[in-house]
Order: sequence, then structure tokens, then C-alpha cells
Amino acid sequence: MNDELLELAVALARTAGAATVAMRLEAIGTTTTKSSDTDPVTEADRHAEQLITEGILAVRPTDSIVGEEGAGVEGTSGVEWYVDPIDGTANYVYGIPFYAVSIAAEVDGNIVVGVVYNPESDELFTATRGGGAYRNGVPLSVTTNVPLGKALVGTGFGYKPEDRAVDGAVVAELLPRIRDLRRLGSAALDLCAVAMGRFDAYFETGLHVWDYAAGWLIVEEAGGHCQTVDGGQPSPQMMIAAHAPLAKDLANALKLAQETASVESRVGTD
Ligand code: LIP
Repeated sequence: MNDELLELAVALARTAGAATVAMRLEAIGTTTTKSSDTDPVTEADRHAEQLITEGILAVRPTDSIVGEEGAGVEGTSGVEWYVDPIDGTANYVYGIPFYAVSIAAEVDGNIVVGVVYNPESDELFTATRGGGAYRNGVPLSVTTNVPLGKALVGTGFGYKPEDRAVDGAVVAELLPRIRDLRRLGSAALDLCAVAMGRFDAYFETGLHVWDYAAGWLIVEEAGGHCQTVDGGQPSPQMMIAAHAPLAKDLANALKLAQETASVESRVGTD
């Protein structure tokens, strides 16, 4: 079943990705905003989500679907899809070739398929539960034995000014304790960067499940571990991804940084 779900997700990711690239110039003229006036959404986001949603239901009409741009289908099959049609919409609008279609399939509460596709670089990241993680068919592995002070860490920030102030205060506390920070603008691709060793670790507060569901599986199938600062399952409160020992060290450093930056309010999503 996982192979069937993977095949469908890959086909739809490629179709939606190609459509997104083809319609960019037209789409950026349709940009509006969502949670804040710096949280963009375009006709391409909506069109890509519609292509994916229709593609799933044409083959699997009883599945459930949750999409960033409003797709909400209640099914009965026990299979639920999480869809971010363009993860990194701000990059898409500005013509920065770092955005992706992210599609995950969950069966009876467990994510079993993850697909993240960057149509600009033609990088297809895939994973099935127990089947490994791949970039264009080549197996992926996270970095190992990297101490926090030598770690290259990816992150992202919320769209609301009050959240960005808190995120910045946490980064200010963390920065002296790591090699360096990268903020590239797509959570799904940031998680894939951890899976393939482009980043040693990644963390972000305020993500939605559609941002991280596919990347979470890809990281785990590449030998990594995802958690919150308290060691729980990733959530909108925090996503930390790395090889397990580094994930735990980063979680401890973030917990301290949050306390020092007196982070009480920064919980939840945009
Ligand atoms: C984006 C994430 C990114 C985060 C942005 C935004 P979107 O997703 O991929 O990591 O920092 O705030 O949430 O909104 O482009 O789908």
C-alpha cells in the first residue's frame, strides 16, 4: 500500500510542481496575504492544491485531505493526506528557486509516505516508513557525531511581528553556541537538507502539519530524529530535527534560550 501511495504522491508532486513553475509570472500578480501582510498566497498555491486534491480523489475517493490553502476532505479510508502546495511561497513570489510541493500520507495515525519536490532544481525527496529516504533515488543519511558548537543549523521565523521578535531573541541566545545559522525559507526543504547532510540540524516554532509532515518522515528514514524541546512529538510549538544526540543537545539549548529570552507567548502557528 505504501508503494501505491508513494507513486501517487510523486506523480502529483511533479504535476503540481510543473504547473507552479509554468504559471509563476502570471501568479505573482495574484498575490494576496493570509496571517499577516507578509504571509503571501497566490493563485498558483490554490491551483496546485486543487490539482493535488483532485488527483488524490480521482484514485482514492474515500481518503481524507488537509491542505494549507483550505482543502478539507473528510474520508473513511483511514488514509489522510497533508498537502502544502507551495512550501516557501515568499521565495516563489520573489523568484528564489527554493520552494517545494510537500505531500505526506498518514495511515491510521502514522505518517507512512513523504514526498517533497523542488520543481526549480528537480530535486525529488521521498521516503516510505521503513523503506529509507532518497533524493532522486539516491539514499540519504543525516550527519552524525556533530557537536552543537560545530553544527550548521537551519531555522525559520513566523509571519507575525510579535512572533518574529521572540524568534529573534531565541536566535540571539543560540547563535554563539552553534557553527552558524541558515534561514532559507522552506521548512519542507530545510528538513530535507537535514536528511541529506546539507544541515546538521533544523528547528522552527509555529509550523503547520502540512509544512513538516513529509519532511519529518524523510529525516527519520535518513537516520535522524524529530522532537520538541521537551522530547515529545513535533508540533506547531516546535520542530527540531537532527541525528538524535544533536537533536537532544539542540533541544536543551533552545529550552535555555527560550527561558533567557523569556519566551512565554510564542506558542502556536501563524
Ligand atoms: C513557510 C515555511 C517556512 C516558514 C515560513 C512559512 P509557507 O511555509 O516553509 O519555513 O519559516 O514562515 O511558514 O507559508 O511558504 O507554506
